Parts: sequence; structure tokens; C-alpha cells
Amino acid sequence: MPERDLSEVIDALERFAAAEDAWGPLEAGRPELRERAAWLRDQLGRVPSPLVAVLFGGTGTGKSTLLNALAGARIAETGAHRPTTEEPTVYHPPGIPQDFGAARYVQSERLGDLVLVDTPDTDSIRTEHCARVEELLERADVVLFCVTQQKYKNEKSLALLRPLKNERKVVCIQTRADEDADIRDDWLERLRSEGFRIDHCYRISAEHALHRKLGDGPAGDEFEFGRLEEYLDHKLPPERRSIKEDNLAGAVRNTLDAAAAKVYGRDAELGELLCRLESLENGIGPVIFSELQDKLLSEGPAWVAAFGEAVSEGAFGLVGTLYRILHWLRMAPSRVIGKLSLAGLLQSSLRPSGSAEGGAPGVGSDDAYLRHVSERFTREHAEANAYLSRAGFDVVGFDEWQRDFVVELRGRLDERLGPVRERMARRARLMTRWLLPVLELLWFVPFLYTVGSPIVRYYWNLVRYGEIVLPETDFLARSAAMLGVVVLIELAAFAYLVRWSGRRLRARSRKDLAKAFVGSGFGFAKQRGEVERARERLEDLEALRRAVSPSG
Ligand SMILES: Nc1nc2c(ncn2[C@@H]2O[C@H](COP(=O)(O)OP(=O)(O)O)[C@@H](O)[C@H]2O)c(=O)[nH]1
Ligand SMILES: [Mg+2]
Repeated sequence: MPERDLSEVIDALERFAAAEDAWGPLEAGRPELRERAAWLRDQLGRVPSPLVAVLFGGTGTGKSTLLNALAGARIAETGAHRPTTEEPTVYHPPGIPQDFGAARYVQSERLGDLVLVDTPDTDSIRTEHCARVEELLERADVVLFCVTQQKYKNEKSLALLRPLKNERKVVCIQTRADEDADIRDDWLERLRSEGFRIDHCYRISAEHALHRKLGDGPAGDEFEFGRLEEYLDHKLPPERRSIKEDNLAGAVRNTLDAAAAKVYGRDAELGELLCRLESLENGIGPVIFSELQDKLLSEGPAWVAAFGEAVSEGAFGLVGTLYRILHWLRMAPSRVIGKLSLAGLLQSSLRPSGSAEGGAPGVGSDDAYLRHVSERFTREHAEANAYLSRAGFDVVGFDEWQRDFVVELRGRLDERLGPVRERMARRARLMTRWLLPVLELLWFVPFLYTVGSPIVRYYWNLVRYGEIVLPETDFLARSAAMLGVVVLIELAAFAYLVRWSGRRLRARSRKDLAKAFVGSGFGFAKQRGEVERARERLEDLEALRRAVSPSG
């Protein structure tokens, strides 16, 4: 996997690890994932720097001797008494940072792009050695795994190497070939059966090679030491970039696999949880709807009052003014009681939002009504909490849940009553702009006629016949009476129409309200959101794994 793709994957991993989770199993793995992402980022930064090969293996397997033989000098302590190597030796080319911690640093012009690190022994009695070895393995690009015939079955070294499978290139070296039989086939078989990929294995005598180089002892067969040296000096360094990239890709894969293993198979569980929450919600919606239907929708007078309010706001003229007075008188008692009743809820819900009175009657009290409605769902809340906490989600107490519930309920109500409110305003406008002027004409024209015609007739007779014909003297009284009757009839008709329209509106709103509460999830929106988010996160994780899978 090329460095640029690796960088993108690490970016994605960092983003994934940075986002908080409401779901326990993912959240629990997040700190570790963050740490790993930071380590991967650090490793990515080291791609251009020299390759680090770490000599690794049990006590007395000849690691230090091998380093000395490669260096052609006794730079690391060796010995038959174990453990000998207390302090790691870092054999490095000039100009690299000495950032391997406390170690003996030996610089050499001979080394090109390779840093060789000799480690303390892994099966040593000193436990701090093991920690130090693990630390150095972290930095390794290549592990030079040294064993002898006696020690190649040692579990301790393998246990340290196992978590790094596919994250480090492993080169196998059987040492002390001058004394021991060849165990490579058996050893490699073992490693491969564990899933290690090994493509280089050497059988050497470092002791003989060292003697040859120093000229201080009996020379003898060095076995494949020459080939190993050639490999380390000339073959390995040019592969530096691809080795590091392969290691990193393996590390990313291992990281994602480990994260995925923690939540393995739990997606189905989340799906089931969603179903359970939905079925609880499907129980709540109809209950609320029937509550509203029983109360809100059946309260005809409340609707008539709400519509009457809208009409009287725009009413004018004689009939209009009389209607306003009538409405005001009729509403006087409910102005006090209404604060506590459903009419109050309806009034405040249907009042245009942002109107000056919006905050006045019953806003707190209708939420009290909604709270009262929500009291019925303690069982659903407890059941949902049981499901949620079993799956690993945080749960909230009834009070907090109820607060959200009321907010959601109010939101739905407002959302659904919005169109109703508009319809109501439209009808009210129709009545005041068109009906009222007609009614005004209907009383005004006959009134004008009854008052005006006797006067006209009087003047006509005066001009035409020059005689005075006394008009009827009671025409003013009769006109006033007629006016009263006509206006009363009109007022009654108008009030009846308002009432009729209010009730019609109620019937039409039923459908809208049903839509708000029946069939669409209600009550656990927040919790469902969290579960859905957890599922999305699982999908993200899977997508990341697909992106780095060797086949993809
Ligand atoms: N015969 C033989 N002895 C070796 C060879 N390599 C190392 N030794 C001896 O094994 C002992 C332990 O070697 P050392 O390099 O200190 O092992 P380390 O603990 O793995 O670093 C020393 O006494 C070495 O002389 C080898 O190739 N052949
Ligand atoms: Mg040693």
C-alpha cells in the first residue's frame, strides 16, 4: 500500500478515533485506538529514515556475537554467563537521531541505510529486559529472529512476536550452526502454521565469522553468514520503503481487526434494539393521538373559540364590532379558566408564532398538560432503558426523558398545527374581508332606503305639486327597529358561520394530527439516533477495513 494511501487511511482512522461514541463498546476502545493512530502516524513519518533491524531472541542465542561479527568489532557484550546484555547496543550510520532511549550508540560509516539494534534477552530472569525489548520491537522494521537448536521452541520469544505478526518483516536466523543440527524446516513450519510470513532464513556461525574478522581465534565454517551479511548490507536497504509500507499496512489492518473484534457481531444486536425501540414508539403514538383525539379534537368549543379569536382580530364595521364584543363577552370566563384547560393549549398552539400574546396564557400550563400526558409512559421508558443499558448505552432517568419527550411532543404538535393555523387564518380573512362587507351592505342599503325614501318623497312633492305632504313621522323609529332586527339576524348568522367553520376545521385537523403521532416514531427519537449513529460507526469501521484489506 503506497505511502499516500496509508496517510489517507490513517487520517480516517484518526477521525474515527476522535469522534465520541454514545455506545459503550465503541467508546471503551477509543483511547487505545487513538493511541494506535498516533503511533501509526509517527511510523508513517519514519518511512524516509533508515531501516531498523532488531536482533531478537532468547538468552545466549548469539545475538550480541552476531552483531559483533557484522560490525567486525566487539561493540556488544557477549558471554556464556546469562544474561550478559544489560544495555542494548545501537549500531547506526552517521547522522541519525539517537532516539532509542538508554543504549550504547555505536556509529559506523560502513552502514548505509540500516540501523542494527542488539536487545537484552527475552527469556532472561530480569523482567525489565522484557519491557525494554518490547519497546525496541516497537521501533523495529525488521526483526532478526535468532534461535538455537535448544531454544527454537521457546514460547516466551514467540509470545512477544505474535502481536506483531504482519506488522514487522521477520528474518529467521539459526545460530551456532557449527555446533547444532539444522532445525530450520521444523522451525519455519511452526512459524508458518502460526501465520507468520517468512521469506528469508539463514543458518550461521557468528562465532567463526567474528574470529575470521578479528583474526583472534580458530576460523571455521561460517555456514550462511556471508549470505546473511550480503542480504543485510545490499538487499535489505533498497527494499526499505516497501518493507515499511507493508509493515504499516499490516499494522493498520491489525488495529482495525482488533477494534472490529471488540464489536464483532453486535450490529445485529443494534438492529434488534432499534426494532424494540420502534415497537415501543408504535405503542406510544396511538395513545397520544387518542388522548388528543379525546380531548383536543373533541373539544368543539375550544376550536370555535380559537377560530372566533382569529375572526374577531380582523373584524370591523357594525356587525364586526358587535361580533367582537360578543366574542369578548363569551370568552371572559374561559380567559381565566382557559389557562388550565385544553382550550388554552389549543389557543396557544394556534396563535401565530411570535405574536405578542404568544407567551401569555397557558404556555407553561399546556406544557404541564403535555407532561401529564407523558406520565403514562413510565413502563415504556423503563423497558427502553433496560434494552439500551443491556446493549451498552447510557440511559437517562425518567425526569430527563420526560423533558425531551415534552419538547418533542410540543414540536410535533406545533409542526402539525402550523398548517391548521394557516388554514384558520385564511378562513378568518375570508370571513372578515368578504363576508363582513356584504353584511355591511345588507343592513346599510335597506336602512338608507327606509330613512332616505320618505325624505326624497317629501322634497319631490314639494317641487312637483308645490304642496306639503307630511311624511310619516315615525319613519325614523321604524327604520331603527328594522336596522336592529337586520343587524341581529346578520350577527346571528355570522356567529353561526364562525361556529360552523371552527368545527369543520377541527374535523380537518384530525388527519394532520394522526399523521404526527401514528405510524412515525415518537418518544425515543434521541435514543434511536444514538443507536443509528453506533451502527453508522460500525459501518465506517467496516468500510475502513475493506479499504485496507489485501484483496480490496
Ligand atoms: N559455538 C558457537 N558459539 C556461539 C555462537 N554465537 C554465540 N556463541 C556463544 O554463545 C554465548 C552467548 O552469546 P551472546 O552473543 O552473548 O548471546 P546473546 O545472549 O544472544 O547476546 C557466547 O559465549 C558466545 O561465544 C556461534 O555461532 N557458535
Ligand atoms: Mg546479548
